[in-house]
Amino acid sequence: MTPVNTVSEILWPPKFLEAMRSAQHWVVFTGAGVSAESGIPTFRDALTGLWSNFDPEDLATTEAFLRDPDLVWGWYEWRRAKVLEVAPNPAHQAIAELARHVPRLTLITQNVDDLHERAGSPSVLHLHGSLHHPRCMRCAKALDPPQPLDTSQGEQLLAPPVCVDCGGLIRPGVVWFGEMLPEQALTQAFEAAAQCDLLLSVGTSGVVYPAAQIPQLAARSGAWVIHINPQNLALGSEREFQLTGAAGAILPLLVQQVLAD
Ligand code: BJW
Ligand code: ZN
Repeated sequence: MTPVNTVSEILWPPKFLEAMRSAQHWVVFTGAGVSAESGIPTFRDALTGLWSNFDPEDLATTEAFLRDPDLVWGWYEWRRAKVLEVAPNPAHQAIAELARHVPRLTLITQNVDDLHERAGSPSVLHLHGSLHHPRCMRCAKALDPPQPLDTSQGEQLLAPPVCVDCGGLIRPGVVWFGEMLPEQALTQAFEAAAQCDLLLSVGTSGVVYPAAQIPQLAARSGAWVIHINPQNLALGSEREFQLTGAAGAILPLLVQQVLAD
């Protein structure tokens, strides 16, 4: 069985440094953990307040929105307002910095916040959409997001706006369970994973498909796959490696190593 390598056990083993320094095409694949140190809860954290009786997976569906639009729209507007209140953390910044120094980098995120963009990453493939791009449920017309909630007023139920063109309900611009991912972003993500030399998987539990296939695809194509996560993950291959800890602590060190010579 492949030993689980962690930063505390083995600091920057030479074969790993060599892989990082020689990689021509990097993929960085992020999940909710990359935004945790900005103060955004991960997806599978317990919910608080109005939503404390729900599992996030029960709110992230079309059925939930149609059953109780005010509950679901209120939750998403609350989350969007929280995102607007926080800033990118050292992990987002290190990824943006990395893109300025490695030959080619494809950034793929499952996150619905805009913290990679605000950290200066020039191009981000959003697999699960965005909190910042609501659209009509019926005619798909895009809507400028409304004035953000005042979160100091506490959690709120909130009626979604109605489309001025067709009268349909406005829904969050995210991808819910059972929905297809944006085709172009998914195709580009799969192509990049199949072609890269090294993939960094940062802050994801890897339980949601098809996104969870991305590191698997890279590993099958012979790329190095490095996981950055405080939780120990099951590693599947010789070229898979884990750096155990918080992304905001590890990624700046990793960038330092890439730049050192
Ligand atoms: C840190 C850290 C720090 C903490 N530093 N790390 C059975 C088997 C296989 C598949 C299916 C199945 N049944 C249904 C499916 C398909 C389904 C699926 O995968 N379900 C699984 C749950 C089983 N997938 C879908 O439905 C997708 N569509 C699809 O498949 O279409 C085809 C189809 C159509 C019709 C019928 C059937 C198939 C769509 C998936 C959409 C996912 N959307 C969400 C919600 C988005 C909106 C929102 O945000 O509300 O996306 S779900 C949620 O999970 C969100 C996330 O992007 C996604 C991934 O979560 P992520 O990012 O990994 O977060 P966490 O919380 O899980 O993990 C955080 C990690 O960070 C942890 O590991 C921590 O340790 C770590 N961490 N602090 C580094 N400081
Ligand atoms: Zn409409």
